[in-house]
Amino acid sequence: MALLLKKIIYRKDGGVMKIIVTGGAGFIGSNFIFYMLKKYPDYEIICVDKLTYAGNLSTLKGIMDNHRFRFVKLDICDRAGIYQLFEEELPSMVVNFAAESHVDRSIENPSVFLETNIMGTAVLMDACRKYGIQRYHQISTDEVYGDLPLNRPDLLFTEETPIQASSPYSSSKAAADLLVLAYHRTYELPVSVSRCSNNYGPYHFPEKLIPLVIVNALNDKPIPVYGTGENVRDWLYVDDHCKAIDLILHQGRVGEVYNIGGHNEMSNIDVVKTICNRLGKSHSSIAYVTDRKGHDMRYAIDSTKIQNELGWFPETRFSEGIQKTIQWYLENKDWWETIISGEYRNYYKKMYGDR
Ligand code: NAD
Ligand code: TDX
Repeated sequence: MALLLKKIIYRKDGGVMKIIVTGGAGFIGSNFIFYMLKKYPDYEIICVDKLTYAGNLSTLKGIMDNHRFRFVKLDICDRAGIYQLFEEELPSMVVNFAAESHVDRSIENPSVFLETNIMGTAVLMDACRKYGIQRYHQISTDEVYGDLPLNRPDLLFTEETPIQASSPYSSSKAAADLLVLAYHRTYELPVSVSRCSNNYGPYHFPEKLIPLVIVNALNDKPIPVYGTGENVRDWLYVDDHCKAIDLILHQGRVGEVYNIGGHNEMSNIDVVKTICNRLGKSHSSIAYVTDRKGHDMRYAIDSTKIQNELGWFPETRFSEGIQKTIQWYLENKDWWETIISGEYRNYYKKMYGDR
């Protein structure tokens, strides 16, 4: 009986489960919304998104008419707007994906990262305290742990690894994590936090390494690799991340942090070469450019905790996931061509023009 009750969660007023997903017009948030709407035929999802440069309504066009989905254009820092929405919807859960997410942009302009990633998180949690919530879940990142050396493959990030963020982006995410855990301790807010490694998959904004390489390779443009290309990331297919979040929301322990990783460490140059090979493009387009300031060397996640407690493991091998991703970019040129022909051109010129 206890097990059954744990799995079927209803709103306090007896209605169906309602989840506010912030940042749902971005990469991982949109994939999560698709995943949840499909998996739970009676759940309602309210997507809150400011539609920054990274938010894209066309991503959500296939579900705009779904009666279980509502889109609200709203800044998570807008306290009055957020409170009003909570009053209207009385959500059962909040999953906070909304963030400024690109490290290079944080190096150019940290302040908006502090505003959205820290202050926005506080506003959402204050709304949860005011109106009540079954679960507030914070989507965090492995970058809060800083980096690991290349010559110590035995070292991995566990949930106990000290926070030691390197960039304005990761330090803003780390500050948000600390705030979330403090709201649990101080106000007993039922929170959870997940720290995931690098994701890849459909709807990934082309400023990030994997989609940037695919898009540039398809357009026969130079492929910028920072420094020597030896930096290592632990790549996880986005659907596997969505599955992990779903498990944490329904079965994860309140007040806990869960690491999520791909068991798939690869150097950037190997990722780039793999994509070029799959697309039948020569490696001569690879251009080694000036390194990122403070560039983290290696991320690697130990996901034993989520594996032992919730039975989660990454199901998609990189060879399969990257093929699906490349295929998606081949079949959805309109989606990314619209992006790269707009404001993105100025961004690209500024970031890569003299690099
Ligand atoms: P993204 O940049 O693709 O999407 C972010 C979304 O948040 C966009 O739709 C944007 O419009 C929205 N947003 C930004 N500021 C907002 C605000 N003030 N109010 C409301 N909406 C706002 O990011 P992503 O890659 O999908 O990352 C989602 C979350 O996952 C972030 O919190 C990020 O830190 C975390 N994360 C990402 C990765 C990764 O590999 N992409 C890995 C680990 C953790
Ligand atoms: O043009 C590039 N050339 C290059 O060599 C870009 C954009 C990146 N890189 C390198 C930098 C990193 O070592 O590739 C690696 C991956 O870079 P990003 O795609 O920018 O991701 P990263 O900095 O690792 O951060 C990502 O993973 C953790 C997400 O953007 C974060 O939101 C998440 O928290």
